[in-house]
Amino acid sequence: MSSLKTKLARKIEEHRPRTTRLVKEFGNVKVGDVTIEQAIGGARSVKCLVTDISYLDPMEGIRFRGYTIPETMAALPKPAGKDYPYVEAFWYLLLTGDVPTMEETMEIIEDMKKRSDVPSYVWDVLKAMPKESHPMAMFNTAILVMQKESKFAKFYEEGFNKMTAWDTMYEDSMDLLARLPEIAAFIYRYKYKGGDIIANPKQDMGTNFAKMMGIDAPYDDVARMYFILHSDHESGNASAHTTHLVASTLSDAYYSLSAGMDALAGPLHGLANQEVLRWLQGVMDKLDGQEPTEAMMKQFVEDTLNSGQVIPGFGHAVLRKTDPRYQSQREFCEKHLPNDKIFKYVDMLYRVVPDILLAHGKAKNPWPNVDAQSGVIQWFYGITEYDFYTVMFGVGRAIGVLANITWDRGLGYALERPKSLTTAMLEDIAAKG
Ligand code: HAX
Repeated sequence: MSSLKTKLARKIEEHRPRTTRLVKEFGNVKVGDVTIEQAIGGARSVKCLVTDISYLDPMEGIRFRGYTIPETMAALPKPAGKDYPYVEAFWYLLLTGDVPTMEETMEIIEDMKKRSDVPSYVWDVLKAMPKESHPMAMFNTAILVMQKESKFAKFYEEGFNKMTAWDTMYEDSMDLLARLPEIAAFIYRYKYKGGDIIANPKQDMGTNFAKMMGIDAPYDDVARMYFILHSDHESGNASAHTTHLVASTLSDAYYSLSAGMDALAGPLHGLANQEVLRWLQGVMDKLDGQEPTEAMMKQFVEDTLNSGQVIPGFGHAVLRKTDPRYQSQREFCEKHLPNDKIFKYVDMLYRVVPDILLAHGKAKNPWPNVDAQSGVIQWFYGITEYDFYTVMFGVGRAIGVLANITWDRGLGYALERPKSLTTAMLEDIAAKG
């Protein structure tokens, strides 16, 4: 057994009594109340999910296993001469809560190399899809079609045991993570570049992805940063929650992840990063080559809001300040692309949008989120096909949600089944005050 899996087994064993005790001894203790607004309004902030992988504080932003983004980037082992850590080391951190040594990181990279061959039928299925299919539809299909490889599904068929069920969930997660970068790169090169697929070089995830995309350094570091930043945002966001919900039916990691990726494909969620670039391109088309002034940008923002649309890349369901994932990418832009035209436009949006959203008085958080900045970096390195951005988000998000569902199995989390009420029942509750 790998040292990661051995440690994970120990951590799960150590953790189980805490969960069991909470349910047995304190099962009736109230965590919170639910208002009518929350019941109708997308269960916003209802406290009914449990995860130890990451926690999102409204003011501070995300912490992965207790580490802020800068702390995470500083603590984990990095390839020589690179600014961002190995994604494989981050996976170890999410699963165990511990920072791996370089040796432990190398062991995961070797393990993933052995698992990284994508079954050839995946390419056949993707090639059979209409070329104009959205790349997220292709990505989700590729994940789903591999379901027959599931070790968890086989384990279930052969005699399920709740205590050891996490083992095959972990195995499926490792297999998936090893293959997703090649699937994403294939979709990109097949859909937009005429099928010239570059062989998987079988190094670390960041290097592999950059090479398969055909983009030189520092794009390997961009990939590392991008996958880590997009990995996890606690359990309530739509992609994480969907993955968890589907996994709670004892579906395997392939079904669960594919469903989670369907949620990520929504414009209010992961697709927002494509929408930011699409919106900006619309602005640039209207300007026909002229540089926008702040006054012009304000007008475009007002026009968008007045036509009933949202400003993509701004606002958040939980955060109440600028997303540290935005800040982190902004720092990268300041270092590597300070004079880029689109970076300047995005920076101008940062100056004008919050005041306008505040003046309109609806958005609870007028500040930018992760999606406001990520497309700029991809565009700079030549990925101008912005409908592909959510696929890269998906590769990153897989790391977080797969760590979560492995732990879900480890702790034996129950089938998710909240209760519905009718509108009349709510009216009745409202009347009684
Ligand atoms: N532009 C215009 N209006 C906005 C807005 C924005 N960026 N953000 C929020 N609002 C509006 C909402 O549409 C809502 O209006 P209605 O009352 O008319 O429905 C009102 O302000 C209150 O919304 P909220 O409570 O502040 O925000 P929600 O929790 O309902 O929604 C969203 C959070 C992220 C979906 C929202 O801010 C939004 O639509 N933003 C733009 C899309 C976006 O950037 N999505 C990516 C979010 C990050 C993420 O998950 N990435 O994957």
